[in-house]
Amino acid sequence: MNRSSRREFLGVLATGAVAGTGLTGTARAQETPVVEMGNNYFDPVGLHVEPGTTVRFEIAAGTHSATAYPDRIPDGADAFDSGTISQGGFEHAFETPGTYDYYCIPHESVGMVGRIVVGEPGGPAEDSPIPYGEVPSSASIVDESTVSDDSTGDDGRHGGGGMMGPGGGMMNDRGGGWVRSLPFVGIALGALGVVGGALVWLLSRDESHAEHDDAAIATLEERYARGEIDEETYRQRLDRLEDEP
Ligand SMILES: [Cu+2]
Repeated sequence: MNRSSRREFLGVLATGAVAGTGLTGTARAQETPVVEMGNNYFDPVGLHVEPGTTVRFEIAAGTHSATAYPDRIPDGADAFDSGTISQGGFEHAFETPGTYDYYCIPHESVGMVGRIVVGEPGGPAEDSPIPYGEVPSSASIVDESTVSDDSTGDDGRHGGGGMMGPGGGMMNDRGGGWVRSLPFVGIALGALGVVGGALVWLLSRDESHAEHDDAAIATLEERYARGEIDEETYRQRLDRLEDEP
């Protein structure tokens, strides 16, 4: 291990220590807060950071983007855009103080939006409501540091978790009972079918077995009558046929 790689190694250790202690401390500026992108929600939907903080947007499920509204960020701030991604994440350093509203390109119309307040709230985002969905007030974001969205949490998260794809939430809410019970009805019918089929098979098996034996005995008797086999052979084979279960 040479000097520079040792320094890197120590650096990694230090970063880990800072991240570890940061979880319980209040020195948040050096951390990288994570906003999860799930099925039609950002979590937390409201986040307060100090200027200079890097925020990581990370895919929890689905395909999303974290895209700033160019006209809802502070004057002179960078309009970030992760592009549409389905795995991994995207990081952006928030330098300019103020209020940042952002959205998910595929899911803006179903209210997948979020707000980040850097330092003090301010800028055009404070002047008008967000075009789709809802974001917490900047005051409550500053107050609580992170605000999770309970209203979309219940719809979006449970629906997304229960069934895959769009419309899953509706299936869960409206037809979930039927959808869930159908497999059981199917299993019950299937079981009946199996039992019934087994009975039919057993009966027909016995029947064909008996028919087969009768025919064999008849053939044996004919052969004995014609003198093709002697009495000893006839009796042996007859015994074998009649002894068979
Ligand atoms: Cu999305």
